[in-house]
Amino acid sequence: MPSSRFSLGRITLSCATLVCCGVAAWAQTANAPLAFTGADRRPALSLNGDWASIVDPYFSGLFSFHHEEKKNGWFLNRKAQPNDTGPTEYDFDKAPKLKVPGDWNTQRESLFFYEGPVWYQRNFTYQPQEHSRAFLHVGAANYHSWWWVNGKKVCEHEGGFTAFNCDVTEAVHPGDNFIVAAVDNTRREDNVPTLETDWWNYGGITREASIITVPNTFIDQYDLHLSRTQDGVIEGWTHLTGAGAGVPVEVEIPELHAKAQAATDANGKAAIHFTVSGLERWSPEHPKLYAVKLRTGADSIDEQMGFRTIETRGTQILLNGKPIFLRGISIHAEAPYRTGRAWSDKDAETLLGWAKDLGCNFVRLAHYPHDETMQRAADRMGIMVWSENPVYWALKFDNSQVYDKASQQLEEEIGTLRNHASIVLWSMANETPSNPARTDFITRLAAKARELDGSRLITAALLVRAQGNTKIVDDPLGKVLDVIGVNEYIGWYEAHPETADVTQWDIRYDKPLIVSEFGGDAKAGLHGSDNQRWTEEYQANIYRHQIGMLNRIPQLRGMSPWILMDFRSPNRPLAGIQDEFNRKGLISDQGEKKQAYYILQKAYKEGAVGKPE
Ligand code: GCB
Repeated sequence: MPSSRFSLGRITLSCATLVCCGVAAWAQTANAPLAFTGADRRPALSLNGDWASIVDPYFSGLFSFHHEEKKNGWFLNRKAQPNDTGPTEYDFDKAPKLKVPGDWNTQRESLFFYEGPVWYQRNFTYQPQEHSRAFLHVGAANYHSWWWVNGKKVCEHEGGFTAFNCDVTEAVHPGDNFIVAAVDNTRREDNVPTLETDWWNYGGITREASIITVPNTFIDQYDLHLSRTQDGVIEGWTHLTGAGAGVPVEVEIPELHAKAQAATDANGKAAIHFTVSGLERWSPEHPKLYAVKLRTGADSIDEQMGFRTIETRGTQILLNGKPIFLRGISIHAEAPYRTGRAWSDKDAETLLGWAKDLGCNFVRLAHYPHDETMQRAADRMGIMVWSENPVYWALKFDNSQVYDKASQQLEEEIGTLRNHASIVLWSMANETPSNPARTDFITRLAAKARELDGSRLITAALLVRAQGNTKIVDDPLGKVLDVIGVNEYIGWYEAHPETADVTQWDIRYDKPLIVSEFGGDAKAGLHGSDNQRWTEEYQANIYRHQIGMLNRIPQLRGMSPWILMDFRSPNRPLAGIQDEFNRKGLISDQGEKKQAYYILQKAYKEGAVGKPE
């Protein structure tokens, strides 16, 4: 990917100028970042912990063409020398620290609202191994990041919520090494997501970082799932980097005494197809995971995987061939109790533990792919997942570069997370305006998702039209989805909670419907009457009337009200109530359960909402 900064151009320079000034080093092409399945199962040298940080709002560490003395760029990590022709005006050794993983906004008060570039640097000791390759693995860095190892550019990545891996084999050496990153969370119109969202634009290396070592020929991606059509058959493929045709690959599930052997084709891909007997299928009631060993030559990965099928039949959603209702809740990657971007096992277990306690068998992980710790926890805890691409609100749908960015993030999302049984739905988008450019954009994305993974269902959260008291679901995008998601806010952005009692639904598709959002704000501990906004009572009243209405939609197959926990958003400044939090949570950011929590819990636990057929 070219640097958008450079192409946006502060200054126009020819290649010759760049080279003679010595600044070409920042623009060096590096290998494209790659998506790996199971990167978190690889032996790794952790790069978590303290990194030196320099806040650089003018990005002068990268783009100073004017001052000769800055020409080398901060990625070289130079030390000031007495005979320097000009002063070196940065020093990572003296710079304050930021923790990785972690957003910078909640680590340093002065960075709370900051949007722009920040430099990161740390040292590490590494011993390269023979016949091996080394990759920098980054769980996520929001939004645009550039990476150098020992002054050599190793990659550049766009997208704030997907994991990527950069080949650093040629850049690392035995012993002491250093790594420098520039991370820029500036919002731009032609980014995905675009300028406006309803969540905090947390910047930084927000998820774990490490150096992983793999053999020269290694398994970079795999897809193993239960066949929908052949009983007891596990099918899929593994892909090897560095392999031509005829390289043997083995997949083994020791507990089932089952083993598949295959060989790669000319593209390094090996088709897997084997029959297992006695398989216990993964489900919310029985989230059985098997140890799965993938092997080829010197490489092996030890996985924990569940096996299940997910499909639709008419207006039903079938899990393992049986109709199911998705009792869900939406979740943002906001860290419980401490706020900031969630990333840890503990964050995942707290959030999903609340969802379980609520009676959920399903969560919508909005509005971007969450950290893989969430999917691993959902696999273990038996919670089905809706995973979402950050195509949110009004992107520049007529811009082909924006499409490429969305498509790249979708490829990274599926490439990284396709090994999780918990994920049943890939969501293409949230609340996009209905127009031909948008429909074409998301239709192409949906086709891409199906090509990458034909074993799951495709959805999107759509807007609905209103005619009097009737809600009409006829967005043309519905044609390309397996499951229709719709968001509506009766009782909050429109009308009164009681309006739900007289609302009719006219759904123009014979497909399963999930109401992917409804809700209203309440400040935990604020009490009043049922019709007093911002109180817990008002929010609870919305839930009571919504549940009544939803039960009258014959093809309703799931719901994920908005939202499990309050989350930070700069769109929500109402002092004393919101204080920069969206307060639609059923639980406050400090873990206080609001009345509506118990309304939904009762409905879910008593089976008072939703029938699978
Ligand atoms: C929506 C959006 C969600 C917002 C929510 C709200 O429709 O999909 O991202 O946070 O409404 O609270 O307004």
